[in-house]
Amino acid sequence: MEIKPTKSQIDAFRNDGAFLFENCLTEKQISDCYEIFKWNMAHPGPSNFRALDGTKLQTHIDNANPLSKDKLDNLVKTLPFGKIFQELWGSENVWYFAEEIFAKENGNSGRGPWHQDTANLPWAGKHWGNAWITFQSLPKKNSLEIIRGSHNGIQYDGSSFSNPDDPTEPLWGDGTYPRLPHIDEELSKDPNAYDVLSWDLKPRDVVILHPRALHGGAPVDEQCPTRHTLVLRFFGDDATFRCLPTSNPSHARNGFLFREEMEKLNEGDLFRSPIFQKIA
Ligand SMILES: O=C(O)CCC(=O)C(=O)O
Repeated sequence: MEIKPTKSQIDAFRNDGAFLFENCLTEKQISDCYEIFKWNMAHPGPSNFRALDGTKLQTHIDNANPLSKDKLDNLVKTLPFGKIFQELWGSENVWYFAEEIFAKENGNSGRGPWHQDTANLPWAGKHWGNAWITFQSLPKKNSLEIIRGSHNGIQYDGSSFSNPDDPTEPLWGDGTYPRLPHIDEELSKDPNAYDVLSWDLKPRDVVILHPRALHGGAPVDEQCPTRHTLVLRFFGDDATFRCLPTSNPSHARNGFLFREEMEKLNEGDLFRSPIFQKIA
């Protein structure tokens, strides 16, 4: 059976920037994804992010691991995201960008900083999408949170992801983008300060979000001690390259992933490179 989004899911993606795709993957697809997730955790790549080690936000994060690229390129061909993103974006073509993994364990890792992926990746255009795949059932309080409609709003500075006491500590800090608001602090004073989307999840469900949408949260605690998440990122016809600021040497202009390939692109160029596999 071909899996594709309904009209209301397409509207939700375009208007809200995210929706829950229930029963998106089969048992086999989920188990194939989990195999690669576990392999990836056991074989960290050069972008394995360690700044949160030993802190209250302890999380194993790894991004676009070249060691598992072949495995992931093969895996995504067996998943339904080509058709799904074609329909969500109205794009003829869909390319696979790369994965990111997040592992929170032992029931004691707090809320991940709110951020937009487009603060640290050199992306512009509407045709971008993340599939957030989690291998444990998650109650809403431990699930990813997204600010409704924020993919069409302000582009904020990124979070450094390195200061557990200040999730708004900027990635760039040079004034190119406004500093992130302290969303958790504002929500603790007024639960209606932001329109927050999140859902109870079972394995096989996938949260589909636009990477420019503000997202964060998803802590683990005693009742929900483990969260293993595989994020797969995709782009389509209108995706373009956007030069990032240069104030942070580790991310200057090209971002921190696929730097050599990004070096070949100029502001506004279609986001294309032979390194990214076309899946639809
Ligand atoms: O799972 C998380 O903790 C964060 C997810 C995320 O940042 C993403 O999907 O881009």
